[in-house]
Amino acid sequence: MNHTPNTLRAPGLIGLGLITLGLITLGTTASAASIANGGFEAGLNGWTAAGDAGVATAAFGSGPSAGTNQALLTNALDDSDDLSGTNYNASGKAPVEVGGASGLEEQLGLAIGALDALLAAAPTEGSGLVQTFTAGAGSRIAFDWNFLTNDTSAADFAFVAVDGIVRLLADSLSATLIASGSPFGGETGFMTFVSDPFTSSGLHRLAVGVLDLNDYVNSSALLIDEVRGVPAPAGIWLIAAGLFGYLGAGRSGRRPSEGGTAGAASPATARRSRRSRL
Ligand SMILES: [Ca+2]
Ligand SMILES: [Ca+2]
Ligand SMILES: [Ca+2]
Repeated sequence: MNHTPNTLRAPGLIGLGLITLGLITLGTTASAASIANGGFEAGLNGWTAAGDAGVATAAFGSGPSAGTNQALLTNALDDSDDLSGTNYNASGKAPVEVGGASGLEEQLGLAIGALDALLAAAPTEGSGLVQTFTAGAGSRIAFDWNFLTNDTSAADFAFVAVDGIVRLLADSLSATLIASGSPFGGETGFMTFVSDPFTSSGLHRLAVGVLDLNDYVNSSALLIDEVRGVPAPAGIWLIAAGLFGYLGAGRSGRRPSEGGTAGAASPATARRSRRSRL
């Protein structure tokens, strides 16, 4: 009497069920961020603006990185902020003071003082955009940015904050600047920011901004475009499938090399996928 075939088949079916369950579970949690109007083609719809925030086209002389529009933020009040007498303000709205009640940090959902920690001096005024969105665990948020500046004496800077964690994008004294086709004296050129993976699914918040440091003069700006969600790498799916396949193969007595090709291939796939994405 030999019941072996039946006892082997059952774990295999369990393994298949686990693969299906795993993919369904990952499928519901790994969705990319649902950013509204991430390309700014609908102006600033979907975004909450603080200070001088507007939309610029290619006529600005730099960007957009895609489509017709991009967001333009500045720390310029009016033509009194720059020795040239040029008015770099983009929207007619004044930049917002940093710190205190109703200050820039509060308007962007950041802790008061959060922007003081980036550089060893106090930011004074600036502007920003913020949006709350839904994203799955393991996915990321990304966008294209370009920092432009006239300031060669103070470290005006641009920042990003994901879920309140603030990071420097660039500052005017340490950034490598190139000539700009815009009215500003120099720019970093367009770069891409990619966040760390979200560790949980649900609501997340992205804020970006540009600030004066130490004083209020010599203006800087930040261009933003193509804010988008980045799905969790396909490699995670393959690793999960490979893991379940490996367990299924192990239980049915097969060596991993016989039934776990996805598991063997997935780590390299994951690395290639991440490198190409970055
Ligand atoms: Ca665009
Ligand atoms: Ca200013
Ligand atoms: Ca400045």
